[in-house]
Amino acid sequence: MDSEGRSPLAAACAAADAWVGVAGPRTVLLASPRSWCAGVERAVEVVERLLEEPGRRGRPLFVRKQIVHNTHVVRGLERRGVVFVEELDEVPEGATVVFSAHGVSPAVREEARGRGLEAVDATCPLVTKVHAEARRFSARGDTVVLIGHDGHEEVEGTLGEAPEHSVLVQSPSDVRDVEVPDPDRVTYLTQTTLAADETAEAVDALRARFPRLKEPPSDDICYATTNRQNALEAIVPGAGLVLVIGSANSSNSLRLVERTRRAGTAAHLIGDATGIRPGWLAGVATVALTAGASAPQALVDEVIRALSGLGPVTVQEHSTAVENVRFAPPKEVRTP
Ligand code: 10G
Ligand code: SF4
Repeated sequence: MDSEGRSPLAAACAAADAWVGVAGPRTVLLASPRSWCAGVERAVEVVERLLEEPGRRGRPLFVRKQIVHNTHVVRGLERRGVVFVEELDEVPEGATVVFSAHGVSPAVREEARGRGLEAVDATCPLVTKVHAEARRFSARGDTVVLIGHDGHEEVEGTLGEAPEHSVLVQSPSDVRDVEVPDPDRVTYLTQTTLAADETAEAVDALRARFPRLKEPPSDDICYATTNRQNALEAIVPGAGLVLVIGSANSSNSLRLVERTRRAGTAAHLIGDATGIRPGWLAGVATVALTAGASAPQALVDEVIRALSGLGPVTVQEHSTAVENVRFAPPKEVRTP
């Protein structure tokens, strides 16, 4: 019996009925850009190149934290022998460990050195840029107010650059509680994957409290985050439902869902095609589809195939930007 007291057969029939009830032709508006950004491509490439290095075959390869926040990517690499750990004390001395795309604090680098690990850094260069800003602005005597989400690896890494001179702000309402030694010497920085609209509100609140607030020389919210938000925003008005492919801990994917909901359209985060619920599709002739920066394009194809199983699907791709950003891999994995 299931939670509603039905036999397995009755439950299966009810599920089939629910899917039959939402069968019919549909249009899929496909956001572009979507899916992997240059930082994710580079991070996955770092791990793949290390796996393939002849000298390393047979030796375990460790990655601290998820290389990117996508369970399909992580499971795929695990199947190829990668061992994901939460902290460095799980890595045997002398082994190779990759730091994830979200970055690490200097304390983690120091720990790796102290334990004699060979560390390969897959931090996205655009996260490294924010770390450099945190070091520079704290060194000139500013308090760094980081706008971001508590507990996220990227935030932990950036705060770790100058822990004594940094304060985390998660929302505009946090701003009133910020204590700084000198209100004239405050610079804000942000996590790279925030929603632009929410961040602007937090910056306004900071500026109201600290009129001499300084900003980063260029936007810390990265090009990929901005492009994915703009691309989705452009197609939402024509859709009855928005599906965002991404894992539950993917900040940039969650921001796509939240922004759409704030604009008044139903939106759901799905890990893959199995996450779609028939009830969401009832009466919906047009679905807007996108994928967060860590979700592989293959999952997008799979969702389109799943929707095609319910009736003919017309895919209309809408592009709001062309991305040709590529980051060189770190020197440890560069081919000569
Ligand atoms: O969106 P977040 O930061 O949670 O990470 P992700 O792995 O889902 O997407 C790629 C973005 C980063 C590596 C953070 S800069
Ligand atoms: Fe780099 Fe932006 Fe991708 Fe993060 S989301 S890995 S900052 S390109």
